[in-house]
Amino acid sequence: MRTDSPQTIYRKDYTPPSFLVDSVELGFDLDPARTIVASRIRMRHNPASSSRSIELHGEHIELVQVRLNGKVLKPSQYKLTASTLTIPKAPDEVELDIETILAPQDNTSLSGLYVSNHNFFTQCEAEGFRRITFFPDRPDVMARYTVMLRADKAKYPVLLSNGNLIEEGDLGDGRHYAKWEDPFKKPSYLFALVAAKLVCQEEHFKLADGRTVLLQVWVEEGNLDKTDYAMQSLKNSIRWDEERFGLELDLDRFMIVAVGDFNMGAMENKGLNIFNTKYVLANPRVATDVDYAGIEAVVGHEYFHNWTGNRVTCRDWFQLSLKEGLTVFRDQEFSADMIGTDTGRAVTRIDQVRTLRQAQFPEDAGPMAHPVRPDSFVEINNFYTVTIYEKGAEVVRMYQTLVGREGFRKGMDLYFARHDEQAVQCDDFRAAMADANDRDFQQFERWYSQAGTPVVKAASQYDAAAQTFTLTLSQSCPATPGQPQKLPFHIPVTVGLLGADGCDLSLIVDGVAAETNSVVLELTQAEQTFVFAQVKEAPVPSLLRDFSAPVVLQYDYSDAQLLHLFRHDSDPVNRWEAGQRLAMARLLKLTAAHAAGETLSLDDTFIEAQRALLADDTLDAAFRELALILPSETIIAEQLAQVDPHAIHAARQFMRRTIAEALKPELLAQYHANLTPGDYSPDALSAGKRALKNLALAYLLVAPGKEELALAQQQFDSAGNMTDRAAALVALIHSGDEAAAQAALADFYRDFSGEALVVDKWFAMQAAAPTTDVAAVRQLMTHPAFTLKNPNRARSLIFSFANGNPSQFHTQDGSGYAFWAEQVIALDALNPQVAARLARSMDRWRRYAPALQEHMRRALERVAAKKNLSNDVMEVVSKALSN
Ligand code: B3K
Ligand code: ZN
Repeated sequence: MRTDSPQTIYRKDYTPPSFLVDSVELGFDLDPARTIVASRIRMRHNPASSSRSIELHGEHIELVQVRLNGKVLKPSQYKLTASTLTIPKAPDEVELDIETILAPQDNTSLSGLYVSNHNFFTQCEAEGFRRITFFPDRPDVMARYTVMLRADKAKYPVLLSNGNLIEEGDLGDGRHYAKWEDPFKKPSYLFALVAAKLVCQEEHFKLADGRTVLLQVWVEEGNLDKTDYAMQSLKNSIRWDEERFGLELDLDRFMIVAVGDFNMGAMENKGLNIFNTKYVLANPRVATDVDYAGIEAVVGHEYFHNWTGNRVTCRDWFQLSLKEGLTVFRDQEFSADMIGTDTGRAVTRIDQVRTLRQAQFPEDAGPMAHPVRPDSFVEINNFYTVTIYEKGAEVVRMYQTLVGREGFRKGMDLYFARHDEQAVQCDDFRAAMADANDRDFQQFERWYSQAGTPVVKAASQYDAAAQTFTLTLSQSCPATPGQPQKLPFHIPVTVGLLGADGCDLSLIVDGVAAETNSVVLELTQAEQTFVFAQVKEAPVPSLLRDFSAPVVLQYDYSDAQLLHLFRHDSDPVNRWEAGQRLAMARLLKLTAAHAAGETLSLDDTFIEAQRALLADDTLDAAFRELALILPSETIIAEQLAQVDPHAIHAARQFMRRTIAEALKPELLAQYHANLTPGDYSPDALSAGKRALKNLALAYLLVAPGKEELALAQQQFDSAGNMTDRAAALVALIHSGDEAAAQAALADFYRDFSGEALVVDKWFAMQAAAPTTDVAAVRQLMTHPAFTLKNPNRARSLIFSFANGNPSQFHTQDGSGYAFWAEQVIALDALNPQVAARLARSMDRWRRYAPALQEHMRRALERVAAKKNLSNDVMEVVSKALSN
């Protein structure tokens, strides 16, 4: 797969493009085995560049001919390598005509132009356009595109590209054509085409400014009954962006197309978003509440990119978080606003915190740690990470915390006023936020340049005589690859104080009275002290409310203080957090006790707190469900200097079993109290009830008797929606009753074998069950429905096992790691992007017990030694192995 030897690219080496492109005309003669692409590019020399040579990128394509201003170039007039085409000493104005040939049916990397289920699709971000034609394939080259598509009419009745359809017709020979024009300048990564046999749900929709636009959701024929929610989410997204940010749809037509073979979630191509079917298709029979929420978020995300990403794009790929962090923040706010209630908002926030701790904090502490704006990379596709996306969104959120919602809107307005139709940098966004609000965000830049999760330590002192509460905050940040030392960050720490009655105390900080019961302290130095005045009693501090910064907060809370917060904190995020702290302290003790061979026990205090919360009907079901979930095995592992996955698993299982036994009557009561009879609706209230009810079911099935098994079986048999059916199946799989589990799995497969996304669930549930060992995974790979070629399917089985089944993946004999190495190598030959994701499963290998480490190192070395490894996988494994 590798074309040249791997090369590190540095942000500091950025140079402006030597030529700018005004217009691009593309002609496609589509054929799976031999597609011919004719491209006409009008270019002019960029005065900002000292170079006179035209630098084009091109990979895995055959060059037929290149003409410059009408004259065919001889091979001596240009330089062609495996990845570039250079024309030296070009005149000021250039018209290039380039013809290339490609074989989409052989393109298993799913980057560039490829075939999925006999249809054509493209994926060009980050560098897929160069697999279609030779072009300056970099985001700071923005041009206007006209696209002519020609294909067999019977096989590919639908021909789509970006922008507006300006002409279509028959070619006479069984082929037809369609011509599309995109009125906006765009970088090549936003180009897209679809040539396929598809059908659509469509609707005319009125925008706030009175214009009517055409909205379409395109799917394969059998899936037309699964497009309603995507369409509804699209309309909600359009409205929301008008209302919250004053941003309107700038096209007459907006299309979403679903494809079954796709490397990630979806892609924001201008006017023609291409989606993984997972984020489009839903009806109650096949999709869970989580799937519905995912569709809303991803439809929103891609739509919001139309402004944050497309109208204003990135100067270079080091600026990726400029569009991704901002757009994730926007989709998070959208989802929260769609629920509309304060607890609903908090529930989405808690989910975000969980994702950060589960995936981003480990990344930031491992060999692939990188700043939100990286300084270097080998393969850009490896940098579509939780750091760029989720930590990037946290960085954007901190602006809003610091300047308020209105100030944030002013900053956004200024950003668009300054940079519409430009390719810019993270610094430009920061400058807009600072200038619009008259703030100094110089130090804030460190959130973009320094990797690692900062640690904030808090210490406090109450002076009863002076009625002061003194809070001292200090910060540090661990070393990360290439960054041994860090400078202090600008950290917003939102704080409240609870009195003995559980109510918030009013706040006067450093002489200033706060308007609300929370105050945003700005920690900018290594250590800072804040004095709260007129504090009439010793308070319990509620620190980092709403998770106001992506940091680890350390404070020496007593159990009594945590229980107080868990019962009373007016900030639901910190209320949840107090419960997590109580649980984590116990899980760590239990893990150590298990490793030392001691008998395990759990205190009543914790159980009683859980009992009270479970039965507290004044709280949303969704919140109670989250507060009852114990920290995951991965999150526990992150707290330990040396990881013993088996001890962690045993400790967590013990805790689950103890809670399940102690709270059995309450669990059963909540199960029945949270049934959702009647027609299925994915709204947050109903989804929250189902979540709590299904959590109760899962607990009841930890060590079930006959009645509990019957309850799960009954839910499985009679469920009217996939959320309940899948939850019952998972509960049966984890119940220890092998016969019941196997029978249910067989029924489930029989009922849903025609629904690819449900078959993915079927594989994933088995892969993540602690009863599934490597041999069982290998056995599942021989199932006729399994294929490594489809990324969703590979993820459902292989990734779910490697990342979601720690106690089986990390067996003492290292067989899990050997399996991992095999699969990384096999996947790499097909699809390097997906292979490199799997390669990341070994990131934290140095933290495991020595015997496991040894097996892991060998597995990593085995992959690294493979000939012709892609740059993608090579970068990941070599970073893991290096010191
Ligand atoms: N921008 C795309 C991701 C492209 C990934 C390329 N490896 C989807 C998104 O973030 O919306
Ligand atoms: Zn995105």
